[in-house]
Parts: sequence; C-alpha cells; structure tokens
Amino acid sequence: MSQLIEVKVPDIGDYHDVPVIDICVKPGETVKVDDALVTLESDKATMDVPSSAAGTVKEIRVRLGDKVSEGAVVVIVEASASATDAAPAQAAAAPAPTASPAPVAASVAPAVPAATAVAAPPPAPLPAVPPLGAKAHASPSVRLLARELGVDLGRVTPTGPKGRIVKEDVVAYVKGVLTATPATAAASLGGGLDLLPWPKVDFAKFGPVEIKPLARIKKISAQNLARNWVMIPAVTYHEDADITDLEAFRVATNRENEKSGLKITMLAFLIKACVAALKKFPEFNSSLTTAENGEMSLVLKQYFHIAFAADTPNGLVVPVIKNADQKSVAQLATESGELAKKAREGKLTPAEMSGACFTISSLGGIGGTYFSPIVNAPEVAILGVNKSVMKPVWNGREFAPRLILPLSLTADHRVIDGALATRFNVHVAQLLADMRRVLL
Ligand code: CAO
Repeated sequence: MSQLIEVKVPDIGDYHDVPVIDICVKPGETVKVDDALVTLESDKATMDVPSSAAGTVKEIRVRLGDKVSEGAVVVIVEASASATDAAPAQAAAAPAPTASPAPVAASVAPAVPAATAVAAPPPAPLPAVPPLGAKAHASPSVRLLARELGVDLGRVTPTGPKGRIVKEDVVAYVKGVLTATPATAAASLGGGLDLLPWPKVDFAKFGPVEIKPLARIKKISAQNLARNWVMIPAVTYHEDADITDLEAFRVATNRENEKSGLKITMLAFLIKACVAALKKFPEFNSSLTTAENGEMSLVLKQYFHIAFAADTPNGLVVPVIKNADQKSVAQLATESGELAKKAREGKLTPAEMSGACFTISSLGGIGGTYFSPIVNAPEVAILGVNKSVMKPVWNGREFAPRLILPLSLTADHRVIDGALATRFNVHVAQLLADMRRVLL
C-alpha cells in the first residue's frame, strides 16, 4: 500500500528563513531515501534537504526563492509499498542534511595546505577527465563554487543522485589536482604551486581578539581576487594626466546646472575617455578563451560595457554601465550615480553586475597617489585612479601649477605588452587633458 510522506526541513541549527536555491526533482520522478529534493542556502552554508522515503515525487510545496525554516514541508513523496515497509522510521524523521560551508568559505581552503605540504601523503591519481564542456548536472551553489575555483564541471566525476555533481565532488576534484604529481597537475591546471601550509596561529594567545565572519560579498570577492591575482601575469603601468582644464570645465558646468541637480563627475569623463581608448586599442576590449583543444584565442568585443568598483558597507561590488559608447557624459554621470546608490543599498541585480569589458576603480574621492588594481577576469585590464593634486609642472619656461590625476593601469601581460599598455595610458591621459580629442 502506498503512503504519502511529507518531507520537511530537518533541524538546520540556528538558521531560519533560509532561501530555497534549487529544486532538484520534478513531480513524477522516482527518488530513493537520502536523494536531495531541494537545496537551501544560508549566508554560511548550503544544504540539501534529503528525501526521507523512497517512492515518487507527488507534489513540490516550495518555489525557488521561498524562505523556509525547520519543519516546513518541502515535498510530498508517495512512498512505494516496499519502501514504506522497509523504512518506516526514516519516513517519520528526516535525517539532518549535511551542511557544507558556503562556496567561498573554508571547504576548499584547508585542502590546499594539506595537499601542498612538504610531507604530503602519496599523490592521489588525477580524476578521470571527461571532455571539456561535457554537460554537467549540478545545483547553482555547486556551479558557483566551481566557477570561483576555476573548475570545469565537465571534468568532475559526479557521485550525487541521478548523476548530479555535489560540492564534495568539486572539492575532491580540486584535491586530486593539488595532490597530483607536479607534471600531471601542470598538465591539468597549468602549474603546480609548491607552497608552505598557511600558518595556523592562535591569536588569542597574544591578546584579546574578536571573531567576525566575513560578509558574503567579501567571501565571494576574496576568492575571485585571489584567483585573478595568482593566475594573471599582470603588470601595472602608471601615468599622470593633466586635468586642469577638464576639472575647471566640470566645476563650471556643475555650477551652471546647480538648479537642475545634474552633477557631472570625474568618473563620467574617465568612462568616456576609456571607451575612446578601447576603440583605439581593441586588445583592451577583449577576453582570453581556451578552446577544447587547448588553443588560446582572443574574443574581441564590439560593445563597450564599462564596470566601476563601488565601495559599499558590505564590501566591493562592480556595477556595469552597458553600451557606455552610446551615452553622453551627463548620462554616464547619472547612471553611475544611480548604480553606486543601488550598490550601497545592496540592491544591484546580477544583470547589473555582468557583461563588463573593462573596469575603472576610482579612489579619487578618498586620496592616494598610485596603486595596483587587480584585473577583473575575464577582462584583461583595469584602470585605477587616485586623487588629483596640484603639482608644479615645467612648461618650458617656468613651473606652472597643474592639476594632475594619477592613473594606474593593470594589464594582463598575456594579451597586452608593456608598449601597448603605455600607449593606452598615454592616450587616456591625452584625452583627459583635452576631451575634444574624443571627437576625433
Ligand atoms: N581627484 C580628486 N577628487 C575627486 C576625484 C579625483 N580623482 N574623484 C572624485 N573626487 C571628488 C569628487 O569630485 C567629490 O567631490 P565633491 O563632492 O566636492 O564634488 C568627492 O571626491 C567624492 O566623490 P565620490 O568618490 O563619491 O564620487 P565619484 O563619482 O568620483 O565615485 C564611486 C563614485 C562609486 C567610484 C566611488 O564612490 C567609490 O565607491 N570609490 C571607491 C572604489 C574602490 O573602492 N576601489 C578600490 C577597488 S580595489 O579594492
């Protein structure tokens, strides 16, 4: 005889109102005990709600994005006769999910020192390598983890129900690569890093400490920044732009427009100048791609989407102004202002943060002289800007006071060599010195 079993969110510790980020089954599908039915993701962990019965999925009681707490019914399973007889205890009480750390948290980090320590255990064989781009079946959180670690899911051997790749499979793949012999690791990841384990220090031994969990944005950006910093052979080039006339024009324009509320920012002029420079030097508007046969090529974009780093209370986010080439300086100023406001309120949508060709990181409102921004992969260059200052500049007859804007361009040396980077920088500086050149 069949029986309808309500599968509920089991004890998930102190979490409440946790969003459903994946629904792993469809009505009519057959499931076994412990098969993942839905995936929940708190700010610290993702967890699957497993089926407490074997049988057929009768009804799904939640939708993506719904927030659930312990005891909420997620799925109704019609238990098959043999299963109801065989597992009555499991049907009554759902087993606790195996909570795994959030994608960017510690799940993978500890494997790195263990795997790369001098006295590491004998190397594990590299996982079998399915062809690149093979279709992978995985939840959004697993995909996010794989993206952040640079893992091609097509290469990961699935162990989850119905051929699903679970987090543990991604972690096992990375461990396999890291513990492989340097030659095999090099073949797989492009080089093995033989690093000392990360130092483990009990800071409390030296004085009082407070433990503060990283905000979600910081966890995500930490992983991206670390990958980009390690993987991209980047060089930073500095240049000074004389913005004396541009700043005078900006201040005068803003004064004229005081009543309308329109405020032209230096960032808007920077975007305009960068678009013009990207048009002149198309390599800067590209991304490197690797084909299935390992052949690398450049994707040259014919659109001009410009990202800018925005400092928010929760960390750094990078909104994108789409089709910046088709917008006036006033429109760029308005749109960047709106996006920066949304960024600070935590209201940016994923679409507003994707598709960028080139990034500007402006610290000009804060200060600084020069810095080395990290390339925002898969872009190939980023322009950092600090605060403009009055400097004495020799004009052939005398030292004259000029307003100088420090530029710091970081470029991926695989795509852009030093001569090209310096030409780009010089061109941006010339455009800022006289924006009429943008019209040429
Ligand atoms: N030189 C001198 N003054 C500058 C300047 C520059 N390069 N850039 C901006 N300013 C001035 C502005 O004119 C403004 O002054 P007024 O209010 O008197 O007009 C003031 O500094 C504040 O500007 P702002 O920074 O708020 O505005 P913006 O449009 O220039 O920048 C944004 C917007 C979103 C880029 C900025 O707010 C921000 O978040 N910057 C930080 C980015 C960051 O963290 N980068 C690092 C990434 S790597 O960790």
